[in-house]
This record gives sequence, C-alpha cells and structure tokens, in this order.
Amino acid sequence: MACNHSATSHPFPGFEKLFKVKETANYMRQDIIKMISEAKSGHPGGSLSATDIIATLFFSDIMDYNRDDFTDHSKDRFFLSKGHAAPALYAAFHQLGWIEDEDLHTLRRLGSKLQGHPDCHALPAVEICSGSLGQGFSVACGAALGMKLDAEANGTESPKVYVMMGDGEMQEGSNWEAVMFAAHQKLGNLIGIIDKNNLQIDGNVNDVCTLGDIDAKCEAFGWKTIHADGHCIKSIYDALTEAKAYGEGPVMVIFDTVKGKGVSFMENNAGWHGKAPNAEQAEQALKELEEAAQIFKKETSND
Ligand SMILES: Cc1ncc(C[n+]2csc(CCOP(=O)(O)OP(=O)(O)O)c2C)c(N)n1
Ligand SMILES: [Mg+2]
Repeated sequence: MACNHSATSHPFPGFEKLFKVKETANYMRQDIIKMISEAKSGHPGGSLSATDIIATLFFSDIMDYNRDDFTDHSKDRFFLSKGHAAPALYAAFHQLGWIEDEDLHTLRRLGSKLQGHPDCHALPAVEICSGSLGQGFSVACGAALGMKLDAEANGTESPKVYVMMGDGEMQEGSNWEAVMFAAHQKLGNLIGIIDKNNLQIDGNVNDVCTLGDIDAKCEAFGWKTIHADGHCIKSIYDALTEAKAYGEGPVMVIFDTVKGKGVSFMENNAGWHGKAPNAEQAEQALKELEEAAQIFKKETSND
C-alpha cells in the first residue's frame, strides 16, 4: 500500500489540515504504547491499525461533534465495536482533552475511567460498552435507526453514526444480521468501517475463517461499499467524505490496514494482538515513533 500524498511531492487542497491529523495520529500511537506498556497488558496490534482512521474521524472535519461536551451524543457519533482497541479511542480522547495526562497511567486499573475495554459508565465519552465482539455494530444500527426516526419526525437531517469493526470480528454471525437490518431500514445515516488488517487473535483471518470478498458480500446485502488505504490520511478522508455524502442507505468503508502499524516489530505480527511491550520494547517503539514524527516535521516545515 503506497500513500501517494507526501507533503512535498503531491500536495493537495487542505493538505496542511490533514497533515495535522497525521501528526496527531503519531502522538496517539505514542500514547497507546505508553499506556499498554505501563499497564503491562492490552492490545497494541489492533489499536495501531485503527489509529489513522480514528484520528481522521475526530481530527479532520469528517465528524461534526461537540468537542466541548463529551456527554453530548446528539450529533455525529462513533461506536468502537472492536472494543479491544480501546487504547486508540482513549488516545483520541486525550488529544481532545477529554481525559487528563494522569488518566493515561490508569489503563486497566480497578475503578479507572480507562477500562481494558471501553466502559460508557466509567467514561461517558464512550458510546457503548464493547469488547464482546459482534455487539457494537448492532447497537450502532439501533442508534442510527432512532436518530433517523427522530430526524424524520422533526423534518431535519439525521447526524451520522460511525461504527468500527475488526475483520476477525466480522466472523461473528450477529454482524450479518446487523448488515441485513441496516439495509432493510435504509440507514443512510450509518457508516460502517472495517479495519481490514487480515489478522485476528490467532493468525490470518483467511486461515481461521475467511471473509471471502467482503466488499461483494456487503454489496449483496444492499450496502454501498468503498475500499481505501487505512493509513493514508488523504485516502481515509476522501473515503469517509464520499461515505457521508451518500445518504441513500448504509455505507461500508473497508480499509486495508496493517496490524501494529508504526512500530516495525509489531507490524503484521499476530503475536502482538494482545501482548504488552516490556520496558525495552516500549522504548524502541517510542524511539521509532519519535523518529517518524521528526521526519514528518521536516517534510512539512516551510524552511
Ligand atoms: C465474542 C468474543 N469472542 C472472542 C473474543 C476474544 N477476542 C478479542 S480480540 C479477538 C480477535 C479480533 O480480531 P479482529 O476483529 O480482526 O481485531 P483486530 O485485528 O483489529 O485487533 C478475539 C477473538 C472477544 N473479545 N469477544
Ligand atoms: Mg483484524
């Protein structure tokens, strides 16, 4: 997957804003490593594959949400169905100032806001308690239907509901009931996102139980599909922009991603699905991320 949108060679309108998203995604990755390493437990692989997508949702103009009040769920909403990627969500909340620096030291602690899997009771910025795979998608469908009915009754346009699943998670049968339901209800305010990193807890998705042609399957169920590079911010932005403009029914955006993206020894390695880096590994990971940030800063500086 080559991203053709480097700052120097292929600038595009609005690129400064999107490069800010890339920078933020780098800070999020650093937080993810620090949190999981300190907790000595957690899921780095699927957090790092989801980071660029979550950063683009929250830090470009894709989602229209209330940055000043994280208890306000009346505007665009994001449901993390693959709840084990909670550190990526918390890292976004940290960048928004919705959680404090000190909170980052409490991942997976008893009574903490930052439970190992998102807990909307512990942290109201979270839309749904997720982690048991195959549930968040259906809940997001219900939220989208409710918001659609409200909007129709009020003669307004419904806000959007975004929901992210893992590719391994799509093996859960309940998701296919949700796919069928959303198409039947013509949920034009629903945007599904699949983080297609080709790995799950115990290896390759294709070896465990292949999804086959996931795009064709979603289309066969009546969804519009869009396929894009999940680590190129411009591609993510364009795909989500197209998805949110559609409106006639649900859209599934399938993003090709790399599990463990941004940390060389974690990339494409299922062994890093649910394992914390030790102090030495965390140091190495942070060094790589800081170097990436420096290269990127040089690329985008005007000097
Ligand atoms: C119902 C259920 N079964 C099993 C698990 C254990 N589990 C946690 S993550 C995971 C693999 C998920 O793979 P994928 O959706 O591809 O996640 P990603 O690659 O994005 O980390 C499994 C089996 C779970 N959380 N919920
Ligand atoms: Mg996966």
